[in-house]
Amino acid sequence: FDAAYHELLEKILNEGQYKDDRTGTGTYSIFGHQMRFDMRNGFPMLTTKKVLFKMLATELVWFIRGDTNIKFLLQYNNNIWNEWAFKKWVESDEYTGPDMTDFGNRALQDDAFKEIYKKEMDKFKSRILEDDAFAEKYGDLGNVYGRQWRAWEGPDGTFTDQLKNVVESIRNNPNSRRHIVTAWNPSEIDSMALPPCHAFFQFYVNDGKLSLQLYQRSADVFLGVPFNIASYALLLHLVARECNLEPADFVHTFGDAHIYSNHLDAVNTQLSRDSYKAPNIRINSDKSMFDIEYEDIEVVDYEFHPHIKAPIAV
Ligand code: THF
Repeated sequence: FDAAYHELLEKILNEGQYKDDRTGTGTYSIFGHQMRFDMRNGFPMLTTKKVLFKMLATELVWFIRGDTNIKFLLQYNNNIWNEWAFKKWVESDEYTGPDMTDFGNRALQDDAFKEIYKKEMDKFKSRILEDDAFAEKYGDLGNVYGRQWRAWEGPDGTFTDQLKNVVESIRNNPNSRRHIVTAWNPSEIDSMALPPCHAFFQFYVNDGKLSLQLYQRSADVFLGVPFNIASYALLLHLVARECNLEPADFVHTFGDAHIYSNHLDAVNTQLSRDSYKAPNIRINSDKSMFDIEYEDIEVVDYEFHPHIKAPIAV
């Protein structure tokens, strides 16, 4: 099943057009692609490199809780959103430390700077964990996923819990064609640390089986997509369990699917590997998905090739 992902990597290597991007790194990209994973064949977490399940599972629990503050993630030693909060901190008036302009690229090119950056980032992380007022102000990423999923604010000041509503509509009106959750909120894009990449998803019920399709407008295929696949597959699993349905297909649809120019070696390493059998997911609790904790979720029978490290573009 890693085959669908490998095909996407190969398609981008073969057909991808080079372009500069917001982060200054440069990407090879294609526009428009679709993958389909049948959950009856197992849990679609890549085996040709180790995917850090704890990172994507704690991130999904964070979305489901409606949380937008990195403090929760840091408590699980999950660092995947740090750069975006850190950026807001170092660009604020209160920050008086060394100049952190363009820290993402400079840390890759300049070892001396990298040390200074790491030290500032460690200080930032400790402060988020130890100082509540600081965490409230600088740990929050704004109106990102959790907020839009659980508390979309309408023009009249009322809040819509899209996730609860979609679970109710799947239960009560399974044939509906409106089982939709959208994180793409045009009037709040400016108040997000980063506009949603996985922007919009829809459920489909047929014959006691539940499928989910995601539209991802922008996809970092080497670093982000392995997370995104497993994350939405886990969401599908949790919603199906909540509605007493069997998980069927996860359909992953892409807009701009790109490989960063500094991920090419890593991609070739991964493409040279053969896949193992897909693992399975186990929920060790009766809790509702809305109360689920990372500790309740377990991946079993996961066989994998070693992790491949690659730099994140900020
Ligand atoms: N920005 C970019 N450039 N790529 C992304 O995938 C991405 N995200 C989120 C927001 N902005 C993005 C953040 N999600 C990793 C994985 C997912 C992320 C951010 C970072 C990452 O670096 N993973 C590494 C190691 C993780 C670790 O050691 O902690 C990996 O090898 O998997 C897409 O949603």
